[in-house]
Amino acid sequence: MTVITSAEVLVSRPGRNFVTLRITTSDGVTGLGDATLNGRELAVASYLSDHVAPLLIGLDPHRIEDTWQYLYRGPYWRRGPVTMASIAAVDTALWDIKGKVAGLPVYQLLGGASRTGCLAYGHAHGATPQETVEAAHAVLARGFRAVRLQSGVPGLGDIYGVGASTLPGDEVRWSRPLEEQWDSSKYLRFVPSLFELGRAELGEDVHLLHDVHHRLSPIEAARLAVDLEPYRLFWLEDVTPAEDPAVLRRVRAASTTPLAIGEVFNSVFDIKPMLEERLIDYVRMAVTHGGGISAVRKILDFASMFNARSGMHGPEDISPVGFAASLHLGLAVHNFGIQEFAGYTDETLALFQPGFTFDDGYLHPGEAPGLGVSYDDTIGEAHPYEANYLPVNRLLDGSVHDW
Ligand code: KDG
Ligand code: MG
Repeated sequence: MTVITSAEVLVSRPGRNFVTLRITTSDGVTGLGDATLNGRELAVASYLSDHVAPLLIGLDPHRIEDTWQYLYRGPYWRRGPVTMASIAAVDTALWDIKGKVAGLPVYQLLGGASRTGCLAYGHAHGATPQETVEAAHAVLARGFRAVRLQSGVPGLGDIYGVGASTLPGDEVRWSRPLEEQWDSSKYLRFVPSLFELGRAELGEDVHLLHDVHHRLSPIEAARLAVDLEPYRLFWLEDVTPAEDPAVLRRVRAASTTPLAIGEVFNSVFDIKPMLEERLIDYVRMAVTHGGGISAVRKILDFASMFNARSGMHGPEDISPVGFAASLHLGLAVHNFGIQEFAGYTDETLALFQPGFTFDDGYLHPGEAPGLGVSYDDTIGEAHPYEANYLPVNRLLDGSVHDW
């Protein structure tokens, strides 16, 4: 019988930290999984190498569902981002192996393609709305049909989506978190002007998106959703902190602006009440943080019963392995909505050599067996881990706010 013979945890930093799991079988087949948890990378690396890898040796690599249940139910301590990113990496690596053994891309194992490509959205940001719209023109010129607009707010410095923390390609390295400033009233007064300009300059056909990054109170979120209605957003993301589903009732009742939530969720139980009450339109959970291909597949099937679609998280800090896994799943499920595509640096692409393609606004995972991603050990070893934190956010009076 074929068994798992090794499970290696590879931590590398081609511009930013990534945690990759490589599982090898007694037949010499390898599979990759992504376990990157931005700012807490070594916690997942330890969970995997100290607690999970020893359990995998000798298991049948083809028993994906049984291995998932063993790792979820077995340790008694369920859920949480560290546990679920670890399980996700194992699950993804086993799907990669199954695809390679079958000689089929993973999306074929998931039922085959439901579409010819996955609609993607890119990021446009600038210090001012004018700069953001110029950046959006450049994004659209690359073929995107959907773009997220984030702009600096007068009176605030670097904020989410426009600061040094999130510029793709920037070297991000802090031994303590960078501190950003926040003021919801300045932001709320300002954001409609960004979308007024964006809609006027970019036209009616382009899909416009915006990420609030968990910063508003329920009543503030409701007001923003109403104020943005004239600009017909594709979605408004993470309007309030994600822990409390009940607050979304107020936003939902006030407005028809579509809502997306869930990039920080790691279990179906986080999103279940929002789906059952039809409070959201898009599920942001991605394979890397949602427990793997097996788990997110079930979550999206559940979401389909409540008219919700996928809108999987695709920032620079999900590695090309996790991104490819989301693409295979997105191509296969019927209720795919849109895929975030922040893009990767050349160093990251050299390390992982992903086979996915982007053409005319749509992503495709490619036809290589498995996930279609590889890992170059020499490049990985040349880019060792360095400590890095996400920023934190303080209000103007110095108190800590949500980031
Ligand atoms: O690690 C955190 C980032 O992935 C997150 O801040 C990006 O909100 C994000 C998004 O929508 O891409
Ligand atoms: Mg987000």
